[in-house]
Amino acid sequence: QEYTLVKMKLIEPIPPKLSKALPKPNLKQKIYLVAATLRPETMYGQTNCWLRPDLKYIAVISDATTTKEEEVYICTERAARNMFYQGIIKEGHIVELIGNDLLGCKLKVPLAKYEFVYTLPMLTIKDNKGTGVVTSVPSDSPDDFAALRDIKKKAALREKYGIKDEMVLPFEPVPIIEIPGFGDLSAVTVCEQLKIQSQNDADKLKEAKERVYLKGFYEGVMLVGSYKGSKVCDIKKSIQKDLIDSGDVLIYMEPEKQVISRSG
Ligand code: ZZB
Repeated sequence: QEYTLVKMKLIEPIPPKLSKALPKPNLKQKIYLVAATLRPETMYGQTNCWLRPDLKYIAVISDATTTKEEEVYICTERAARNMFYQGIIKEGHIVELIGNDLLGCKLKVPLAKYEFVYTLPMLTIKDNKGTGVVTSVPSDSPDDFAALRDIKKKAALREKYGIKDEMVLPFEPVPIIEIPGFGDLSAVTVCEQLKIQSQNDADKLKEAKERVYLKGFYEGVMLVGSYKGSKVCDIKKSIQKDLIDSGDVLIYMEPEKQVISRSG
């Protein structure tokens, strides 16, 4: 499985636990949360980054022979092991954190309409897939739309995780791809169709993704960016290549999912 690894740059203030662990002070300007995505063409619509509050993350140092400069990447230990085998990072880590330590951080992310976005809690992030860091595109990802709506609706949820209103309330789904039959905010449309109530509506969210996924790939048309007017399937690779060339993303591979049991 090939993912695009999006470098979401941490803007100061850096959480103290992380800041203290940096082996060189100049690394402070080169810390990235790395999100694994299958949809590089949706990066125009990023509104936030999701982290799971109870999940363990580590900070690792990149291998400058691959990434040009030494940088700090934050992801799960499992993802770091894969990245090490691929020559992206050096062995070992500089500090262990949990998602909670990193919530409410300010980020600069590639291609997004919003100048800065923030790290917010999502409770349904899986620890056995990707990097445990998930970039949020509520216009096109039903999971992201449902989770963003949850945290916008519930002040108590924001309070619990120390999230300020201004990190959430100004951020709206951004129209970036038109899908025939679903309009320019396909995730919003499909969540309404299926009457999805929250990020915990797992079965309905699975159905929602199935409804928009293939159609979005083959029939979706870009509404923004350098490939405006083109079909997603024709330009997905080009967007990925442009992002690789600008140093904003890396390619990250995962071994095929281990099949433990088959239920159908
Ligand atoms: C941006 C994006 C935009 C995504 C979209 C999806 C969609 P899959 O197919 O099951 O492999 N993701 C990545 N890691 C995790 C994780 N550990 N736990 C939960 N979600 C995760 O799913 C890959 C997608 O799931 C990734 O691509 C990421 O969200 C999320 F418009 O990145 B995506 C219809 C989906 N649309």
